[in-house]
Amino acid sequence: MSASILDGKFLSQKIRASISADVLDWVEKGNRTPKLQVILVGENPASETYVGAKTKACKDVGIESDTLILPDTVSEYELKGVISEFNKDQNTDGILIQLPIPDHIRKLSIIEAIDHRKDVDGFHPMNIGRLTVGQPSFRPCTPAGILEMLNYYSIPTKGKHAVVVGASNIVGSPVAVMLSRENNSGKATTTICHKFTKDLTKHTIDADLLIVATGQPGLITGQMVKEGVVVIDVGITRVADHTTERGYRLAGDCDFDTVAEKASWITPVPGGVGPMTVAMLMKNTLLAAKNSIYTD
Ligand code: BQF
Repeated sequence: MSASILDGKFLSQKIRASISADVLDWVEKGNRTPKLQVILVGENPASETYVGAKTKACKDVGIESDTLILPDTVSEYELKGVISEFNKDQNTDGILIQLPIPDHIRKLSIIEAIDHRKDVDGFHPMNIGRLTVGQPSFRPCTPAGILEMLNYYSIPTKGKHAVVVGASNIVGSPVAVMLSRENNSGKATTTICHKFTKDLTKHTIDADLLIVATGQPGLITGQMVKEGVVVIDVGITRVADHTTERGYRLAGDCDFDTVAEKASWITPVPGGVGPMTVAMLMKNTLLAAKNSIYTD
């Protein structure tokens, strides 16, 4: 078999066009333009690129955005003060803290400081908890983007064996929840693998659907998967490459060529999951503006 491409770039553009129309409609009905507030702490080239991608997406779909840049010396207390102001601000619909943040700030404590009704990243325990019990919530953008892709390409998950490699709060853990639940969800049998998994291949070889989110370039090779597997590669690591203008290239967690030989479907890197993540952020921000998840 030779894999077909799950084209996240194409699908994200389609979704963004539809969100664009929805934003226009919302504003034409007399509502305020939706607004996303981004907070960037310190200087990190990759983070700056991601924030650039997000604010450009906002501009494209007609969502207002503002980026507050704070020095990496900012204290947890000061950062919480800033978040509290945006929580109160009637013109701010969504609040996004670009990760990673410096180690002296407790990440989970900062995430909890965001009003869950403005948590468009879907990382607040209220949203994760609601997702886990099947209540309406902001879905974390990358897992939501993955499920949108599977749905668009009519890839069935019901009764399939989904294997998730990587157990982060941002991708692995919530995507496993979304794939495994019985109602309004993936209905798959799900295995979560992580750094303590003893024999990774024993699990990956049995996957009908393999989601890899470890940030280890080339971790998954063709010998580790079965014929016909659907592979979602969430990894996006900058690898030094002096033959390119920027001096690096982006590498996924899969050895693309050997995995694509056996897979039925595979996401490319770049142009796979990444653009879907950004599109889902736009979707969540419009939902936040419409207050359609939390109606109080
Ligand atoms: C593409 C992210 C790791 C750590 C922190 C388009 C993005 C990426 C790739 C993007 C990511 C990854 C984001 C492509 C946001 C996805 O064309 O393939 C868009 O902007 N992402 C982030 O904000 O923080 C991260 C990955």
